Amino acid sequence: SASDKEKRGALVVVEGLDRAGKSSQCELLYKSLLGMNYKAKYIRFPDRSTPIGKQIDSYLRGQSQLDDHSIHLLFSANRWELAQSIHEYIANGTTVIVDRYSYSGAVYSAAKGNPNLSLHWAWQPEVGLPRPDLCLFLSISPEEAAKRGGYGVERYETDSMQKRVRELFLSLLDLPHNDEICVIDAGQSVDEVAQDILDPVLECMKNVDSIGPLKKLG
Ligand code: Z5A
Ligand code: MG
Repeated sequence: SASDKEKRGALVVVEGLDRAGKSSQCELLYKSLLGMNYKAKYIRFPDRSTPIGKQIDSYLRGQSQLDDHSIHLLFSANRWELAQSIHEYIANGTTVIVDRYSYSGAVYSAAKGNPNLSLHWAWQPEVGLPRPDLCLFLSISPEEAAKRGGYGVERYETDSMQKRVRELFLSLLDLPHNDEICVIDAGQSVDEVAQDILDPVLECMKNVDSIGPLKKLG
């Protein structure tokens, strides 16, 4: 119908700790939506393909050193360089699935323990970015995550960093500006998690018109 054609897409963010299964679930969700004949797009942050993304990739691999504030702002800039295209996809009715977003951005930088880089400071460059209609937080215990294989070689993959990241993520879930967050038990099987994710996503896509135009992070 004409009203179906005019419906905007939904902005769905998938967040969570390392090895919670974000990328696996984004891929499955993307395929499910296409299989149901919805228009969908899957993007991930960091997007390592852009010039800024290449600097981030080099930093994460330990091939370059950067000031904590400087790398933080590059992660944020990497989101800002895709903000316009997110708006365009949403406007043409495409649901955009985003693998990590501003929440990871604020939490990982603040977890470094740099006294000049608080969670509050870290959030500020995110203000004004497209605000998710739904943020799925894949919650997993450190024990379950550990069963999924050892850490890789990237910079933040240490026990102490992961512990602080976990605490900061949990504190973010309580913030009033994050009422779009839906917590998912990511310790279940891949299929069970996928099923728990699909229902709230379809519900969100159905209701975007009542939400109104895409909002901004505040
Ligand atoms: N970072 C930042 O500092 N600032 C920012 O603004 C952003 C990111 C956006 C790289 O991110 C780093 O950048 C990251 C945060 C920081 N630092 N760390 N640490 P990334 O997104 O590129 O990270 P990644 O390499 O994709 O890993 P990940 O996100 O930690 O993994 P995941 O996507 O959540 O999980 P997965 O790849 O889907 O699955 C992991 C493994 O578990 C894999 O072997 C799966 O087969 C298995 N798996 C998945 N689901 C299950 C279930 N349900 N049961 C059993 N096994 C499972
Ligand atoms: Mg991933």
